Amino acid sequence: MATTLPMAGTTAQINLAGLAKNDYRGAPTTLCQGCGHNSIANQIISALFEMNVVPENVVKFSGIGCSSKSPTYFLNRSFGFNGLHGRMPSVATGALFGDQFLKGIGVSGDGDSASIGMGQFKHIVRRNVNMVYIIENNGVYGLTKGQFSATAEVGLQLKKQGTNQYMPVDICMEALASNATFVARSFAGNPKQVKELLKAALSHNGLAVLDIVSPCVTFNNQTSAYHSYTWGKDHEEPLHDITYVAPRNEIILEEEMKAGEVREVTMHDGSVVILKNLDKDYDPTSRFEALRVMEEAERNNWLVTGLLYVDTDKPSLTEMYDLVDTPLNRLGDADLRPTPDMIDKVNALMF
Ligand SMILES: Cc1ncc(C[n+]2csc(CCOP(=O)(O)OP(=O)(O)O)c2C)c(N)n1
Ligand code: SF4
Ligand SMILES: [Mg+2]
Repeated sequence: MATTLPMAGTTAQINLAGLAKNDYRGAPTTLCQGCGHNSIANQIISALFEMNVVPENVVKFSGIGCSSKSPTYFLNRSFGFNGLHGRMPSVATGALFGDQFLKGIGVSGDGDSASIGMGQFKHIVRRNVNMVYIIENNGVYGLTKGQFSATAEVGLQLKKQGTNQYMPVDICMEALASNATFVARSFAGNPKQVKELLKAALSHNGLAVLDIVSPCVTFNNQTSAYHSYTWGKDHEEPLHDITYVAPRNEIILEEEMKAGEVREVTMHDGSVVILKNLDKDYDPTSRFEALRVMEEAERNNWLVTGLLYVDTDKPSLTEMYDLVDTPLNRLGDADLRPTPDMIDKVNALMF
């Protein structure tokens, strides 16, 4: 929760980390005005500020694309690595093994993750690396002037590209097929939901996939296109109203609980995600339900948004290893060099 402290001639909200929202911003954006990616970057800033995250405890990752440029536009005090096209997962896996206490936030695109990076994407998902993995999904390769991406709908017509002949890849289905432990879909035109899902994703212990439809206003925003603002607004079918409640705010939880049909998901850190079902009694802990809803949405041309699936019990990657309490990248020579005794023991085991 943020408090208001008076500052010279003005007031600024200061959060429990002692920081103002400005401390979470990055460089001014160079993306097109109205690009969905800018709206998502703004929600990342708000979510981290409201969650009192210390920016120096975060590491940002990306690949290549307009979407992958966006970590420059938030958290300028955090660590960051802009990897090669489609290779963010291997860089992130290595870095988060090097320091398992950092919070990882990856921003990728539909081209970066669903085309060149699909192999890496599926493996980081099944390994359950502890990070938020955002795909800013606009159906095109924005940075290279709007070619169809693997998520573009069949029949999409673009002036300079012609007609897309191929069936699309559904990123959430691919994530579930790879045994993801957190899968959510959202829409940049629904910023409140984006922010609440981001908070839930940041509290997840493991890899949280957030597939966010993020319109490219320059190359794929005509009203009939499935990744446009208009189509998204007309076809969005939220599964639930979602509210994230931080561990210390149980009172809010009780108030929220009174009305409507409510389902709670308790996250690893004690925070609670409250899902107020709108028209369906949706159970986000059932893989079967998630697959059924996605299949139904595809057949009916619905943009189903919300928390599709969550499993809070599976261990994250670094928990599967018996790591020491010091991050591996902070261990010195003395910690790493085995004693002669230990070498003898290992040799005795091997021969
Ligand atoms: C190995 C390699 N192949 C191709 C490219 C050219 N390239 C740069 S960005 C990009 C696609 C980006 O699309 P997406 O990830 O959807 O991001 P967007 O720009 O749409 O946000 C491509 C093909 C590259 N940089 N590197
Ligand atoms: S080209 Fe498209 S994706 Fe890239 S910044 Fe512009 S609107 Fe965004
Ligand atoms: Mg794209």
